[in-house]
Amino acid sequence: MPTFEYAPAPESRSVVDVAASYGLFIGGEFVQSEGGAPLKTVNPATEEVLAEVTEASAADVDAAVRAARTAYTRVWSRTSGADRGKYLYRIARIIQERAREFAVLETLDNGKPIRESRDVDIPLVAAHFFYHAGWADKLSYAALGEDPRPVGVVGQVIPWNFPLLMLAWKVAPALACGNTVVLKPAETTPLTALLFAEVCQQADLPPGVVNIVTGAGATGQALVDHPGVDKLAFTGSTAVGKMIARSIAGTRKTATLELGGKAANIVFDDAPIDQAVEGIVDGIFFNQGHVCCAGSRILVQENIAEELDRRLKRRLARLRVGDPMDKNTDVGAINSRVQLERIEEMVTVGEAEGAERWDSGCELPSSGFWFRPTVFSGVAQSHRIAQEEIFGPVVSVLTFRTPGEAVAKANNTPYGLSAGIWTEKGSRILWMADQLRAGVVWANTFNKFDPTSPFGGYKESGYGREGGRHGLAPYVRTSSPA
Ligand code: TAP
Repeated sequence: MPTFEYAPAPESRSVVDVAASYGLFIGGEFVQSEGGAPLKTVNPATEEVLAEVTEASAADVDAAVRAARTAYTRVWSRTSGADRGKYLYRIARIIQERAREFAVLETLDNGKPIRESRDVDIPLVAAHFFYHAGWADKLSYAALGEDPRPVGVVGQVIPWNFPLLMLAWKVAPALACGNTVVLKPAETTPLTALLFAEVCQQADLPPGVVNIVTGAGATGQALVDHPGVDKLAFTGSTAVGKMIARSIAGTRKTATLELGGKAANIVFDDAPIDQAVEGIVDGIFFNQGHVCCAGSRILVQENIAEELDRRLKRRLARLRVGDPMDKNTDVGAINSRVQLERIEEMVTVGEAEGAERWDSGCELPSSGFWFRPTVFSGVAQSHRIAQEEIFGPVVSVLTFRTPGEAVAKANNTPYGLSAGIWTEKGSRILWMADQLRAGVVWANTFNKFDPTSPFGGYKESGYGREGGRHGLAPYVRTSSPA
């Protein structure tokens, strides 16, 4: 396979070098595609083309799966847990050393505020590799069943909202357990995955243990359909998750699916209200609301609904929307024109359904993709904006009178990924957490992540867990399951 020559970047960037074009990372090197097409990746805050990447063809996916199989058979399945751990530690350290580069590149390609990529995404990525480095030689003590062995070659498909973090959630446990991977990043955010490929080289990771094929849905489908893949790990929309489940039905492949959500952030009348307002802001306006577990529905106890509405809107009017590279920015750019159109469409639907729309009225930059923090009140449970994921900075407010009614309303969507509770009463928190059909329940906080905590959904939010001891289970087979 020919190696890929880097073309120089059109303009030099002070912190991170973005090449004009990128090949695919297969077998430990950047290679040219066999029959793939070029694909442009754009800075959503400026609409400027950042780089040209490759839309990998089925032949490229085949080459990547073969490279992963060879690396699995000849090297990685024979590498001791202690040595796998050393590679993962090395990767974690390099990510820390290159954190600034990663943060800037993530913000350029995704549109999220630099404060978030710098303080949240990249530190969590490093933490995820450190955590799994620790597991690599202790799998027998993880209560996974007898004699845990790797599954083999894993195909991984990830979305654009946390590009490098979703890569870490996929790659770190797979490698810790002794598998090799072929990963497809999202079409609109491939750059940090390609920088991660450089990190693999820098860490001397054996060639073929990690392979990265950029591309759009067809590349993902080629990976899903490839007969050489033993297991699939997917994060993305429920619609594509269902297609994947159908595609692999009746094959030997197993899958974990991390899909959409419509979380309730539930505020009781005894909650510290200003703290709850901050939790709501973090819950839905963090990462422009492009968060699967976003608190996209506020359920507020009826007797404090007006007060909460007033304080929330006063707070939202002060949020800064704009240049993601500015450290004072609170809400960055919407990741793509397509996503912006989806958000606009759902907001039109909300108005047509009769809900009352309010937005923060802030100025928006003249180019790029932007959406103002938006609140819908007077929302009924049957409204589409109360049932469907919007995946943007838009929150729907519903009211309740009793804890039982709050639980019924919170559970009344097809999803079951996360929920938040704001109350001073510990007993109520425990009761609610037991009743809510949500994989993660936060109390008096929201959107807190930690590699030690298993994350995943109920119902149409998918199956399987990522993180913690439970997140290792999908990456091993055992002679007798735990
Ligand atoms: P999707 O459109 O489902 O895309 C996810 C990934 O699948 C992308 O890499 C995509 O490629 C690829 N893909 C598209 N069609 C495919 C096919 N037929 N076969 C295989 N792969 C295919 O979702 P999105 O818009 O990127 O992400 C938003 C969704 O992800 C939201 O619903 C959100 O809730 C969910 N999400 C869930 C979680 C967890 S942990 N539950 C975390 C983050 C996001 P392209 O990039 O080319 O479309």
